[in-house]
Amino acid sequence: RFAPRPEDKFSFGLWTVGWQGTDVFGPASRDLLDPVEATYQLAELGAAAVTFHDDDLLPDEATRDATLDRFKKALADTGLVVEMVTTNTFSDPVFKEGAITANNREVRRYALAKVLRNIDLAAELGAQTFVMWGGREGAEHGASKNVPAAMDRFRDALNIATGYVKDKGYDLRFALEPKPNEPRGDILLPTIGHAIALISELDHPEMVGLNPEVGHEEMAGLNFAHGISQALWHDKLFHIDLNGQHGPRFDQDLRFGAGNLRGAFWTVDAMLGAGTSKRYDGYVHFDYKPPRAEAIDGVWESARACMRNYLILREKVQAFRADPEVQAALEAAGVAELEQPTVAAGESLDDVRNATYDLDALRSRSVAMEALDQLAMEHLLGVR
Ligand code: GLT
Ligand code: MN
Ligand code: MN
Ligand code: MN
Repeated sequence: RFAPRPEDKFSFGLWTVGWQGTDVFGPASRDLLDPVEATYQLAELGAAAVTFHDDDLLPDEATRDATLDRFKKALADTGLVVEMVTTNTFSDPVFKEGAITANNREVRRYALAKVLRNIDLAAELGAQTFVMWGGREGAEHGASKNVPAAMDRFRDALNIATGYVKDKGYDLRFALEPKPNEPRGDILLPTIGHAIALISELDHPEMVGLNPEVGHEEMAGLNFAHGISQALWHDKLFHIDLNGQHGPRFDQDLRFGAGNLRGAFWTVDAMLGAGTSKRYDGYVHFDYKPPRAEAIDGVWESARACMRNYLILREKVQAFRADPEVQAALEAAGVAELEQPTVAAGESLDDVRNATYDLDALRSRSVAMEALDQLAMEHLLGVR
């Protein structure tokens, strides 16, 4: 039970299990994990795909070709695919003040060159999604960043990248990953909403969507399930980073299901469409960090747990939606009524203006939402 299958489309960043535990207060607590070995191990655990930054897999030119060959052999041996590729435009101190929105123009041109080279690699490996997380795009100080100019440079870079993909005929879409802060004091495109707004200013908006991460929205105190539901409504949920977060604090990158468990339940529900036909059908991608305290056994246990928790929650969500008492509770809460337009076809605004409203009855009406939520709670707690 709860064993991952290929059709579950589980995917992991090589940087997740590969994280050595380096943090602001101390050096690595784990040995370097060979990304090719990690690929074999993730396949063994039941993943269907891997993702990576250029520098996770190919950190230096001298070993680039040999590593790429070993990696391609691992993909062929295991049947894993590369579904997403992303660029590291944040580790090298050259990017200390930003990459594609750095004040320094040389840095911006170098960042663009790194991205373009990595787009070629993504296409070569058959990835369908190209993630852009601008971890260093931001500021610690007022006046140090001209935000409208930074938006111009973001727009330009995305126009160049999408134009390049079109010219080359690659089958690749871009996904912006919002985050409110860390490593910069304040990061540009801090939330799902900010990123969606930028997309509407682009030359090829249909080629750019989002890669929202659970913890990044929750760091800002936002409701992740609502965020991805709106992204789905805009047809912008191109990819997803599942992990866990315990309230507004530093980016914890816990394994999926840890931290805000109720949030994780509603996240899976939203991914499955929350009772509607608009569902997420991409890879179920985990972006988490095995805690620094864990040794290698804990690394693999946490990866296994991400998939297991998703499958457990999926079963619970499906049972919740199929439960006749839940359906009655949804009815009692008037959830379906929201699908009716406020002004029906053929009605005039005078029909709205001239109607009589029984305000006392409306004020005292039952909304029956506690009962509905308690049913969800009981499904989650395993007593139904
Ligand atoms: C980094 C970051 C993640 C992003 C990755 C993509 S890198 O680990 O914390 O949230 O998804 O660049
Ligand atoms: Mn994170
Ligand atoms: Mn992420
Ligand atoms: Mn991360």
